[in-house]
Amino acid sequence: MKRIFTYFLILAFGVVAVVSCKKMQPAAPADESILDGPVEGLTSAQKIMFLRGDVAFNDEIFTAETGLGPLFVATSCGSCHAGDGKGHPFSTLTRFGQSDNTGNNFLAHGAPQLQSRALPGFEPEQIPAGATFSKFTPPANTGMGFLEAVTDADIMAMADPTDADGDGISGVVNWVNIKSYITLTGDYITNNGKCIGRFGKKSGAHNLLQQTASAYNQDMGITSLYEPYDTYTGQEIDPEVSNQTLLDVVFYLQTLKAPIQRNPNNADVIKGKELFLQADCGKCHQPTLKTGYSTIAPLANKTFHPYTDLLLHDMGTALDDGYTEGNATTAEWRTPALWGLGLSKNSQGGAYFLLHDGRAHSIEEAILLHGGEATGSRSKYAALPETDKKKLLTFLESL
Ligand code: HEC
Ligand code: HEC
Ligand SMILES: [Ca+2]
Ligand SMILES: [Ca+2]
Ligand SMILES: [Ca+2]
Repeated sequence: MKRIFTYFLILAFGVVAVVSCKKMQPAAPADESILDGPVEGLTSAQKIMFLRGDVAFNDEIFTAETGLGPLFVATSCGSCHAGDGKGHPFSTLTRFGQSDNTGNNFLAHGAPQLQSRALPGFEPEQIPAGATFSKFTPPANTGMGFLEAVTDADIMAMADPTDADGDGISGVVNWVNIKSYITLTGDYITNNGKCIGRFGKKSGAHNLLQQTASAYNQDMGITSLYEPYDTYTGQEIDPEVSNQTLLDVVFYLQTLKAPIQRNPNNADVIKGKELFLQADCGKCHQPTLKTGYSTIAPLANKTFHPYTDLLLHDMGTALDDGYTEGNATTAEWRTPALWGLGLSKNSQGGAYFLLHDGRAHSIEEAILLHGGEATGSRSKYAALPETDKKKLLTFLESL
């Protein structure tokens, strides 16, 4: 409540300030060391929606009285996605059982998502004997609106399922079932009624609405108009979060600014980027993408630099947890965006916890754990002289 009030104060003074010094004051410099904050160019109504979403995402802590659980993993979005940055492994999510075309054999045991906490009087879930599982650390939430607005056609154009060009890299799309509430916009592509997944570590979610509704439901036991089923009883119940709040949170995610690169003109950073591209890292971690149509003007037809192709890649046996999602096989992971990488320590307790489960404690360790389709690229990195490795890492830390 207190914070909401503060926001209104800031907003009120902000309006006064804008009105009174519009001509004299240059725009405030964008803060490159923090991840939260909106994209530039929102209308004032959109700014208010962003702030409402920010409050709901960061400050709204659910309790039994407001619908928490009975099974849950955490009590707010922000408790896992602190400062909108990457989360520490203490807020890891676990998914278990096989959930490919042949189905998940552990649905009766609560698969795929493990709700490891429960209200008093209820039993938290446990991973049943014999079930394979994956642990996922919370990813950063920045710049998601840009990734959401990349056209399906652009994503398909980066895929090379049969490795026709013979470079050993064969990114594929994860085709996912979408629920009836998802309104498809723009020039979307479907395949047997399935849509392209682009959010989540295995690209299991089609868009930010699906991701958000399912996070409320699966992570906190909060039902909505879109995901009305209680995770404990399986019964449809009244929404525990309002539709307006849910849409505010989606808007907040869509309009969180993209991370801003630090020291882009430093000589080592420039050389490091060259080495990154020479080692074929950019074939998966695509430096530049563009958005297509968006109802949010600052997101439409923009070029941006996320360092991902949003595709699934087979990353080899070391990263194979035996857990599937949609048509993503056990060793397949969606290329994570590398923007904001150098800032990820800030929300991870001062240390790096990289890769899907946080197992890599440095950027170099993450690179050396690349296998499968990335084997050639990893070898190119490993063969670099130490001074060049350092430059490549300096570049990655600048992102
Ligand atoms: C228990 C910790 C936890 C909570 C609570 C949580 N998240 Fe997440 N979030 C995660 C993890 C872990 C992932 C990765 C999941 C996956 O790969 O499928 C994720 C993924 C996401 C993504 C996709 C990011 C990407 O890179 O594709 C978004 C967006 C997101 N969460 C938003 C939310 C919102 C909104 C809420 C609250 C309604 C929320 N999260 C609550 C842990 C959490
Ligand atoms: C074949 C595609 C591919 C290539 C080539 C590739 N990567 Fe990756 N990269 C991935 C995928 C997929 C992951 C996520 C794996 C996981 O989470 O288990 C990843 C993860 C990472 C991470 C960890 C990011 C995080 O947020 O946890 C870093 C850092 C990274 N890659 C850097 C590089 C560098 C540097 C190169 C070149 C030497 C490279 N990658 C080449 C696909 C690729
Ligand atoms: Ca509930
Ligand atoms: Ca469950
Ligand atoms: Ca290829």
